[in-house]
Amino acid sequence: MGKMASMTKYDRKTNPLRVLIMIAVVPMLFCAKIVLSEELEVEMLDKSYAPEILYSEVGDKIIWPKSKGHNVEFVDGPDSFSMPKRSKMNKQYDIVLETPGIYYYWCTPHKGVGMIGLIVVGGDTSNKAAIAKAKAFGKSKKKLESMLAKL
Ligand SMILES: [Cu+2]
Repeated sequence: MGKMASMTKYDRKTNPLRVLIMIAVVPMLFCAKIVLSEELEVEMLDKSYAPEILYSEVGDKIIWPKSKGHNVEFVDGPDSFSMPKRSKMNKQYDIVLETPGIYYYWCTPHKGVGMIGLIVVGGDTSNKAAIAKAKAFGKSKKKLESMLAKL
């Protein structure tokens, strides 16, 4: 009888349903993480980025595939954003942005001819006024204004 009682106790701990839930739920948590962070691409064309305004979620990987004569240099972003090093010319560039907000970047040699880009992370446009005051050269001034007006 004492043996039976201890068996019951043991069975309760390793309840097959509980084990099944663990087997099903644990991998789902990992998958959810993988599915939620996407890879997004921005092309570097002749003198513009495509898309010029990219909407992403926190944790997405943003990729600029290599393109001759172009690069990515961040100009401004949300408060806690520490600007990464500007990318090398003719090289692919990847970044993961973890803070919601608007990020503004340009192509170093084409920053005066409108080759600028915006990334809106997590749908947060609360730093729009700060981005509007950020540096812009030549043709890029008007372009930045019209891009911000679309947000
Ligand atoms: Cu360029």
